[in-house]
Amino acid sequence: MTDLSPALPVNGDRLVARLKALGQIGALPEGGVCRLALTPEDGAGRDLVVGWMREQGLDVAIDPIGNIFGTRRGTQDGPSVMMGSHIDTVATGGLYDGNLGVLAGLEVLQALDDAGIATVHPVTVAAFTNEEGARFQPDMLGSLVHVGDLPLQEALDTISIDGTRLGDDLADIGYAGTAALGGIKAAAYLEYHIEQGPVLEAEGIDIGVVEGVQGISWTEITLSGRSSHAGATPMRLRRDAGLAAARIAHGVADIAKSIGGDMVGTVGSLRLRPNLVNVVAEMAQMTVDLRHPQEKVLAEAEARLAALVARVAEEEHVSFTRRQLARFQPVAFDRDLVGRVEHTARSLGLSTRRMFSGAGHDAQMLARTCPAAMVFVPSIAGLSHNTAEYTAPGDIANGLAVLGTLALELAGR
Ligand code: HGY
Ligand code: MN
Ligand code: MN
Ligand code: MN
Repeated sequence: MTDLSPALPVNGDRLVARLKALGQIGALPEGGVCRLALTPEDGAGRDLVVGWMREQGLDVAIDPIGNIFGTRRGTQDGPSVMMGSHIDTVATGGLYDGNLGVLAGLEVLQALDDAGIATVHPVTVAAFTNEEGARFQPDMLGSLVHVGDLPLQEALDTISIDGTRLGDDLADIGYAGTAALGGIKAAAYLEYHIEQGPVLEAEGIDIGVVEGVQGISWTEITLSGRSSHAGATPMRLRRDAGLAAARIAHGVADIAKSIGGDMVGTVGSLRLRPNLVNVVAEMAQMTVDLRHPQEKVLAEAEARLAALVARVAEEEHVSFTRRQLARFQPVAFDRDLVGRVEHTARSLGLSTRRMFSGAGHDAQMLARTCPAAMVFVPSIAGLSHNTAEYTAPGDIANGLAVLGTLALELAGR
């Protein structure tokens, strides 16, 4: 693997080896990874990463929401140059989503040691709790608590889709830390991540220079009808929560397609009760994920969803309740830092294109407290949140070189 970064001897092979080692924890039989937040698998993954941090002699701090920070001291104290992401995954996850940003940060710190470089500012690598939002909502929960925009107690009292309390699960895996919340300050935050979509691969571009993250709206809708016999109940007498949910799911796709452009809408979770072949469903619980880069358009989509749910519920004679699971406005990253990502990549001879992130990231929370930016590399077939998620070692090395070169520049020597 060519060493792209003359300034810092980062080692892409070592990074890929660590990605594979971490991917063994929660490995699925058919390939891929399942390390849902705050499960025993997440705990084991955390133990491995903290072990590597300690082997590298980093100062390890774990805060009360389980965010993990490994800091390499500078010749001066003060705010860190922070690199980070997450190591929790969705249930059909891969080796790279989140893990790449944490382990690449660790690799940069190792390379600084290998090169005997003393930086002026401290350099920190962070792994934030529950970025995915798969088991506990909202997503980016750990970084949102870190920046002070979600009260710790409210976060600890969050109930998972399995009915467990976040604070209890956190204690069970031994990561209810005691380090001061927000104690590790970032002067700048860099997140290295796979694109998770098809653009970079399709255009043959090495590095995505991420200008921001689109807005996210997650809603849970519970529809209540009446169970009845699938054979003996005439259609006109039914209060079919399953039919109502199916109509709403179809309507979500219609809203996204009628708005068009970058609008996306997803019904990812749909549960029926009693969920039996010969019973008209009495209850349906579904999630709706709406996203768009512009707040005004996202709000329009939300209004159309509200109208759709009310109309379908009335027509199908069911009642409904709604619960907002997450709501984040679009975020623009720091223009100067975005420019430095682009300049660094180009100075390394890499091709770049500017883009918005379709996925949410911890960087959008850190951006509330310091200049933040992201580095993307291609996802093969644009796949992520899929066990076939893959990014080639050469691409991993490219992004690592950009991250290491820029982090060293920001940390000073
Ligand atoms: O849903 C997201 O965008 C992220 O993977 N949490
Ligand atoms: Mn991610
Ligand atoms: Mn993800
Ligand atoms: Mn993310």
